[in-house]
Amino acid sequence: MTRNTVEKTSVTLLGLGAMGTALARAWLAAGHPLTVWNRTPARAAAVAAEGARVADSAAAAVAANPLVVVCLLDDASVGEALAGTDLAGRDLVNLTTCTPAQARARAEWARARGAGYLDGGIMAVPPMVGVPQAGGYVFYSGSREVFERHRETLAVPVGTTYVGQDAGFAALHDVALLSAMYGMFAGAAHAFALIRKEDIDPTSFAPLLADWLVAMAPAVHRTADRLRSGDYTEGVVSDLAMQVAGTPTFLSTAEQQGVSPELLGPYFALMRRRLAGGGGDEDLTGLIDLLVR
Ligand code: FVH
Repeated sequence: MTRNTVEKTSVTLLGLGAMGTALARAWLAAGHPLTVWNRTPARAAAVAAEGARVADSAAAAVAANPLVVVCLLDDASVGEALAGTDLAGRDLVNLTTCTPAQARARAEWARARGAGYLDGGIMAVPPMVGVPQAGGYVFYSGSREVFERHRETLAVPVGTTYVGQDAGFAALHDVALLSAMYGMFAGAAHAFALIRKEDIDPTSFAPLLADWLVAMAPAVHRTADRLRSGDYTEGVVSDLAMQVAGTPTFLSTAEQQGVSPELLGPYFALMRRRLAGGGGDEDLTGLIDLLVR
């Protein structure tokens, strides 16, 4: 009988909040030796019971393995946790949500301490971690070498999408997608508000709303094509002039239903501004240029 064991990369993980714990469990389940540290030691008990080695300080955890993953509350907590650790020769993978500027500064900070740096923006919530069919992934940016070196290990908890050497790009992609999500939630909130006082079952309305949002989502590909070509009028089906003409209907309906226009109003104001600037033959792509300062 031949022994066919593949040695799994050892991982150090700082941070055992909801996300850190989910990451820890995924690596442990896949057989990766794991050293963990958390500011509040009691939170390490659960993963210790599943096989994690608990370090008694962040410095000891960092010293344990070349691959150091941090998943903490914010950039300030990363600075606090890593102060006093020796990062020389380590590959630091930072999965803490931060701004692009913070990520770039943290990459410089790590480089000055002799560490490779990869930044990550997590596009998943904890229950999606370790569940491949859930579709979660992490945007990575920064050192391509660090990404390639640890690609397989990083792909254990959720998928990986590398978006470039600029350490700020992962955070930028993360925030851009989440911003679009909030826009979608804002639209859905307005829609539910419109039917709120009527004899319409929200649970019957929800599938109609979800299907409509899914049907409209591919419009982002046409927006991208127009941004690339610079021609905002080619093949336009629903032009801006027509859409602006329809906005009083939306605002009057909101008023009749007793719903505040505070979510829709700013978007309609942008539409009117673009129309006034001569964009009547375009679709809505020109609004993007009004937003960029
Ligand atoms: N949970 C989620 O749904 C989202 C999904 C998308 C990505 N986010 C980001 O992931 C980072 C960690 O989030 P989390 O859910 O694990 O957050 P918490 O459960 O609140 O745990 C926070 C951990 O950070 C530690 N911590 C806070 N401040 C410090 C500090 N000054 N020094 C050292 N550690 C610190 C905290 O430790 P403790 O309170 O247990 O002692 C937790 O380990 C985050 O960036 C999300 O935006 C999650």
